[in-house]
Amino acid sequence: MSETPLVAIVMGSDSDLPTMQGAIALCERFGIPHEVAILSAHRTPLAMVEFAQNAHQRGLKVIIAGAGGAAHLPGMIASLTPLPVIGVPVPSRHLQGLDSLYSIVQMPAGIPVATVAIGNAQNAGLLAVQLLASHNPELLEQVIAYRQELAATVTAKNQKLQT
Ligand code: RP5
Repeated sequence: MSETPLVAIVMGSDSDLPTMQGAIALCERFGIPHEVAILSAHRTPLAMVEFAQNAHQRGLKVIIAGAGGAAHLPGMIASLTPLPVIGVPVPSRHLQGLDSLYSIVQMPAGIPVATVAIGNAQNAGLLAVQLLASHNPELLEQVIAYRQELAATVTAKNQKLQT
């Protein structure tokens, strides 16, 4: 993307990418300039620190961070940036993502991570769009239209049931 990214979508491993595609797709749908990177709290801790400390100065507004297992990435990034951080618990091999969820959601008071459901990167993307839309009337209209489309799909399913 050529424009300055407003949303960063980061993840602990390339194995998280299939899950995180949901957030990427949402940014693309709403035309939000975004960047995607692999950053590990454990394998590349110094790169994570550098990214998190500089994110707001680069013009980013929201960070979406996904990780699985001992999922420290969202919380560590949140501790290093004043930007809002949305955490995505990635489904894990052995504990189906419960470990990821607990690691991400149980933040101490003072350092929040807005945590979505296990594997639901789509909601993380939407939440990022809605945060940006709260002070962008045009984008807010797009969010309202998205909700109307969502409602229309339910109405269409109901109509199908009646026929
Ligand atoms: C975490 O470890 C990553 O977020 C990933 O979900 C998990 C497993 O990573 P890989 O071993 O697949 O690289 O740090």
